[in-house]
Amino acid sequence: MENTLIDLKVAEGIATVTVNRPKSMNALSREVLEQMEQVIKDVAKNDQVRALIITGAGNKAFVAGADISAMVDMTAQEAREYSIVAHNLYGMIEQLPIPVIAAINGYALGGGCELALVCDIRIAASTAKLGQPEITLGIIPGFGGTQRLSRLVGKGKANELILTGGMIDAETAMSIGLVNAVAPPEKLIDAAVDMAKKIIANGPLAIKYAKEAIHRGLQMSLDQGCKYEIELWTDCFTTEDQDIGMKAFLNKQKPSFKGL
Ligand code: CO8
Repeated sequence: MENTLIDLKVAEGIATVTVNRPKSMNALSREVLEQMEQVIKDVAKNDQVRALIITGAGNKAFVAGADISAMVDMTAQEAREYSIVAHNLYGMIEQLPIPVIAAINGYALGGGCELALVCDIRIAASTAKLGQPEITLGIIPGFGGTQRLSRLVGKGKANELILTGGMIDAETAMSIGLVNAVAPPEKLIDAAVDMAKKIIANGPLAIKYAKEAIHRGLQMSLDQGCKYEIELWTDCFTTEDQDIGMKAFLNKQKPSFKGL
């Protein structure tokens, strides 16, 4: 399959996936979702890739949501299947063992905001706008927004965004914890690459375990989550990287992690 709607570039261990449908504000058609799934699977198989950045083509939209023209005549059964396809893909992105950063270069609306929500870190251009406008279309978020937005920013702010369908700017998004940082549009990708480099200077196994502890722990009670942390913390002590990291510190050297 030729990936014309999703671009993939890999440089210095960092993969950048760009949703490339700028004339339609990078809206997520079925084809976009299919091609994204293929590209994410390729990224997952590539040992050379240590971090992933997801962004949108052009300077207007990150992703302006699911494709409304493709949804307008859907039956309830088709809508269910569409939502399940997207949930599976988004779950796959969320569970990648490498850091995933959303570089939000413009509108991140509906399924686009939900795509940003499955990333570990979100950096927005100062011109970006975020929101869950589904309610204005007579539907609710269907790619995880009701669940992930409320877990990230709390029930009150999630209610406000989802029930009004209104958009917020990048600074407001940062003030409620929806984005981690705001950058000038022309520096957005550099900011995402810098963040990725800072993370991947650490050991790949510790990154993987930390992500897993946070992600899975959030689905558990505090007691269960702490027990789960004990398991993953213990696993760290079966790795060479733990030895490398601690000895490097004690010898006042920079560690060269092996991912073993
Ligand atoms: N789907 C399809 N086409 C879109 C979408 C979209 N989500 N967003 C923009 N476009 C198209 C426009 O129709 C227009 O096409 P054309 O040039 O052929 O008329 C083109 O992109 C440019 O858009 P605008 O002219 O509207 O550009 P503006 O700069 O005036 O506005 C906005 C930009 C604010 C982004 C505006 O386009 C907009 O509001 N878009 C819709 C945003 C939206 O409502 N998103 C939520 C969609 S629903 C969703 O994501 C649900 C996910 C879960 C679904 C579960 C399914 C079962």
